[in-house]
Order: sequence, then C-alpha cells, then structure tokens
Amino acid sequence: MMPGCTSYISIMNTIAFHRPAAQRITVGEVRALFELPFADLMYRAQQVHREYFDPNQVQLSTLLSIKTGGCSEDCGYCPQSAFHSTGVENRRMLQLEEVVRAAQAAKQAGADRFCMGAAWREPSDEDMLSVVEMVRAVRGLGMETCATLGMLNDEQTLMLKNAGLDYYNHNLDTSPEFYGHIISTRDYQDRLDTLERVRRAGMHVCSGGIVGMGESVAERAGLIAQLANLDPYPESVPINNLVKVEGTPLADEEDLDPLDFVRTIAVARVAMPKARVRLSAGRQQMSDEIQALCFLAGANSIFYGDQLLTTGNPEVERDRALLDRLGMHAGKE
Ligand code: SAM
Ligand code: DTB
Ligand code: SF4
Repeated sequence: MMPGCTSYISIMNTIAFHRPAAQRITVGEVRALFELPFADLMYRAQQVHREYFDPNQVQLSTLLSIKTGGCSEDCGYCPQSAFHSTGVENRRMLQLEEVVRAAQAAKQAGADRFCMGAAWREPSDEDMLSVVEMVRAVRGLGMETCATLGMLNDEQTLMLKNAGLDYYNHNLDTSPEFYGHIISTRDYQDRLDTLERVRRAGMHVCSGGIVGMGESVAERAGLIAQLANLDPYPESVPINNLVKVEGTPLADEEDLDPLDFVRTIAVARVAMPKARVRLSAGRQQMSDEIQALCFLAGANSIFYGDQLLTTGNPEVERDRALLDRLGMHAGKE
C-alpha cells in the first residue's frame, strides 16, 4: 500500500487516534506541558497543528437549543439546571420545522455542522422519536449533524446512529478529582459509559470540558489527560471558558487568566494532535487578540452564530471580520 492512497491514509488516521497503553499520557506529563514557558508551548502546539491541519482553516458549527431549561441535573456552571434560579425559562421541545429553519439559516451563513442541544439528564423514549426526525431532516440538508442530549442507553445510541448522526457531544467537563465539586447528580463513570456507547456505535465522539471553574492546573491537566487517554481520543474537543451566569453557584468565580485559557488550548492540541480543538463557550467575553492566540495555539473550530444555548456568542459579522483579519477561512477537510 502506498503512502497517499486512501486506504493508507485511513489506516494511518486510525493508528494516530489510538494511543496504545504504553503511550498513555500521564497527568504529570500534561502538567509539564502547562508549565512550559508560553513561547515554547505555543511553538510545540503549532508544530503539531501544522503536521495534521491547515493552520488557516477553521470549522464552523452552529448550536441550537432544541429543549431549554428545567434540567434535573445540578451542574454548578449551568444556567439550565432546575437547581439554580437564573431566569432561564423552561421551554417545550422545538417543532421539527423550527429546527429545519434554523439549520437552513446556519447553512446559509456558512456553518457545515449543526449541533442540537437539550437540557436533559437523558432523553425519554418519546423525546428520541422527535430527535431522530430532526437528525434526519438536518442531514437531508447536507450538513453534518451533532447532538448533545445527556446520557444515552444502548438503544438510544443506535437510534441516533441509524438516523445518521455524525457526532455526539458529551463533555467530561473537568478532571475526576474536581468533578464532585461541580456536579453531584451523576458521576464521572456515567459520562465515560455514554462516550463508550457512542464510540461502539460508530459515531464520532465530541467531548471536552470547561476551564475557569476554580480548578487547579493539576486538575486542568487531569481533564486533558482523561480525554487524551480515551481510546481512541475524541475527534472533536470543545474547550469552554466558564460563562458566569447570575444565579449559578459559579457566578462569582474568579476570572481565569486569558493566557491560561490559551495554554489549555495549546495543551489539548499537543495531547490530541488529530482532534478538532474547538474554541467554545466564552468567546463573546474574549478579545479578538486572545482568540487569535487560541488559533495560533491550535484551535481550529468554533461555534458560529449569535447564540450558544442560552447565552450569547459573537455576532456572525464579528466572526467574519476576525477570520478576514487573520486571513483564515472556513472549512473542514
Ligand atoms: N444536558 C446535556 C449534557 O449536559 O450532557 C447537553 C447540554 S449541556 C448544556 C452541554 C455542555 O455545555 C456541558 O457539558 C458544559 O460543558 C457546557 N456548558 C454549560 N453551561 C456552561 C457555561 N455556563 N459555561 C461554559 N460551558 C457550559
Ligand atoms: C460545548 O462543549 N459547549 C456548548 C456545546 N458543547 C453544547 C454549550 C455551551 C453552553 C454555554 C452556556 C449556555 O449558552 O447555556
Ligand atoms: Fe442539565 Fe446539561 Fe445543564 Fe447539566 S449541563 S444542568 S445536564 S443541561
């Protein structure tokens, strides 16, 4: 088999995503990356990034909240948890036509992936029937599909796969050690089990976390090590900067040094060379210059559209202007 032919490339891709047990990255090794001088870390991240990706290309995903608020989980960061009074209204699930209209608009604006999010601990059987229709319809528009619906059982995972779902987003959120400070209503292993089901069903895994929740550098390193040691590691890794929402337990958390956010992106890039690292929540509060550093650090995907789930995201015009200023273009190949 010749280097360059399709099957050679696909075998090499498979090998690269797997990290044999002997090559597991330790929390200490990830921490050592965090502690490199900024310039050295950025240099390493850029070397790795350029090995596998066009550094001027960014993939655009648009989010839509298909079911908002009233969630039975107690995630300390989340404005949609029924445990917190944040003023987010509980809304019924969107109708199929509303979802299709939003996906058409996202495609028109230039997004190639449409991600449907629901404020559920897990979907009910009835919910699944509607979601499956939505996935089919969005796929029918020629967009990549992603969903984030909470925990899944085997049957639900298969239903999504059969409907043509490309990616399932389910975040580890933080390290196993820090997790209990943030969420008490489900445990870390539940999350790993859902990711394992998604992987076994043959869908792409999208999993990342949140920084700026008061975790230590070691705990931040613990999150990246967990993600990187998934076998294979996720194809898509969203790194969220905590959006502090009034009424949530984390509303008064101290701001993360923006350069530590950039470092987290760079470390994720080095630890997971072939993953799409997504510069996710928190961009609205970030300067263009910090976002530019995130792209230099190896971020190559963003949420694109004026809204995340319940909070804001930079306006499409601001993003277009930023990508223009940086000579970057949208794409996913
Ligand atoms: N309910 C499903 C679940 O938790 O798996 C799906 C939706 S949930 C809102 C998806 C992810 O959004 C969470 O795992 C978390 O990483 C992120 N998120 C939620 N609130 C956030 C906030 N205030 N700041 C940053 N990220 C947040
Ligand atoms: C992810 O990692 N970040 C997105 C998406 N996956 C679903 C969600 C961010 C939510 C930010 C808070 C909100 O808008 O409610
Ligand atoms: Fe519910 Fe997801 Fe928010 Fe947790 S992050 S409260 S599971 S919507």
